[in-house]
Amino acid sequence: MRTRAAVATAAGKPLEIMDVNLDGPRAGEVLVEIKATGICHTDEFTLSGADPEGLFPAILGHEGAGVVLEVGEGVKSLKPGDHVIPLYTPECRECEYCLSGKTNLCQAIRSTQGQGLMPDGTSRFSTLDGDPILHYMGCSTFSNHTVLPEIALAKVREDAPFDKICYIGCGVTTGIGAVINTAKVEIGARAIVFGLGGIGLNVIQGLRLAGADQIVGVDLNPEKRAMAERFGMTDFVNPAEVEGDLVPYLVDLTGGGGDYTFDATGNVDVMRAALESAHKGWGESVIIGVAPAGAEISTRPFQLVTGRVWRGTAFGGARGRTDVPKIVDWYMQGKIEIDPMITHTMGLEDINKGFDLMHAGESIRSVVVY
Ligand code: NAD
Ligand code: DAO
Ligand code: ZN
Ligand code: ZN
Repeated sequence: MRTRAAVATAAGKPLEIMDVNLDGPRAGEVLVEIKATGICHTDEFTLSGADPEGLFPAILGHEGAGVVLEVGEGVKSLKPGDHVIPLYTPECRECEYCLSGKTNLCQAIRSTQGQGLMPDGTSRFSTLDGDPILHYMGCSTFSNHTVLPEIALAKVREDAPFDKICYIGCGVTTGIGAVINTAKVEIGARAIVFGLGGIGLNVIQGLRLAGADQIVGVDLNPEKRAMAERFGMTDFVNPAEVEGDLVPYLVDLTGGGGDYTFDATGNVDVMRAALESAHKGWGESVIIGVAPAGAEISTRPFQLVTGRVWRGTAFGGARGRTDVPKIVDWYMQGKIEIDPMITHTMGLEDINKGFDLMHAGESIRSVVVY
C-alpha cells in the first residue's frame, strides 16, 4: 500500500513529508493505522545527528496510538479493529530477559530493531522509487500506517482518545514507571526531581500517585514551575538562584537528602548532583535522562559506600503489553492527567513546527494527529 509519512532523509535536515510504499504484515507482524503520535526528545536526538546509532533514511516516531488494520500469519493476540500503542521496548514473554522477572528489556528483536529492520532483517518501507527506508525504534509512528511485530503492541481499551494516550507510548510511562516500577517509592517519601520537562512532570505525577510527602523540583527554567506545581511539586529550586552549592542546599531542604532522586535532564553533572543529594544510608537515585554520545558519569565511590544507590531505567521499567493498558485505564479513571501536558496539536504536514517548538522550549508535548 501507499501511505503518507514524514521521512528523516539525513541528519540535521527537516523531515520531508511524502508518500511511501508500505508492504503488508508478514508472519508475526501487524499493520497499524497510526491515529496520533507525540514528538519526543529522542526523535530530536536522532534527527539532529547526535545519536551515534541514528540511521538514515528512516521514519522516526515512537510515541503513537492507532488501530490494527491487518494481522500476519500466526498472530493470535490481536485482530483488526483493536486499539493499540506501539512499544519500542517489546514484551515477548518468552526470552531469558522477560522470563527473569527482573527487567523489562526484552531482547527478542533487539538486534534487528537496532538496525532499523523488522525481525526477518528487512524493511517494510520504501520510497516510491523502491529504495528502502528504515524503521525507527521498531515503531515509525511518523507514518500514517506502519508495521510492527505483534510483541511490540499493547492492546488498549477502545474508548481512550488517541491524541492523548499516544503520550503513554513513551513520556507518561517512562516518568510514572520510574517512580513505581524502578524506584518503588513508598508513601511518605521525600523526593527530588531534576528537570521538569515532559518526563520530569510525569515523574512528579508518579510521586503524587505513590503518596510522596515532599516533591522537590529542580529546573533552570522558572517557567516550568507552574505546571510542575499543578502536577504535585511541593518545592521549586532554581539552581541559578541558590547561593553556594546546590547539593547541600537540597540535602538541607529535604531534611538529610531525598529518599529518591531522579535525573530527567540527560546532563551528567546533574546526574552527579542527583546521586549526591540522595539521603546518606538509603537514598536511591534513578537516571532517566539520555546523555550525549560519549558522556560519562562520575562521583566519589564513598557516596556509594555510605549507602546511596545509583540505578537507571528504560521506559520506566514497564513491561509494555502488561503495564501500558493499565496506565491507559489510570488515565481514563482520572488517576493520572495527560491533557495539560499536550500543549500543541498539529497535522503531519506541520510536524517540523513541533520540532521548532521543542527547540524553543515552548512545548511540553506536541502531538501530530493524522
Ligand atoms: P525536556 O527538554 O522537556 O526537559 C528537560 C528539562 O531539564 C527542561 O525543563 C530543562 O530546563 C531542564 N534542565 C536542563 N538542564 C538542566 C540543569 N542543568 N539543571 C536543571 N534543569 C535542567 O526533556 P524531556 O522530554 O523531559 O526528556 C528528559 C530526558 O529523558 C531526555 O534526556 C530524554 O532523552 C530522556 N528520556 C529517557 C527515556 C528512558 O526510557 N530512559 C525515555 C524518554 C526520554
Ligand atoms: O535492550 O539493549 C537494549 C536497549 C533498550 C532500549 C531502551 C531505550 C531506552 C531509552 C531511550 C529513550 C527512549 C525514548
Ligand atoms: Zn522477551
Ligand atoms: Zn520518547
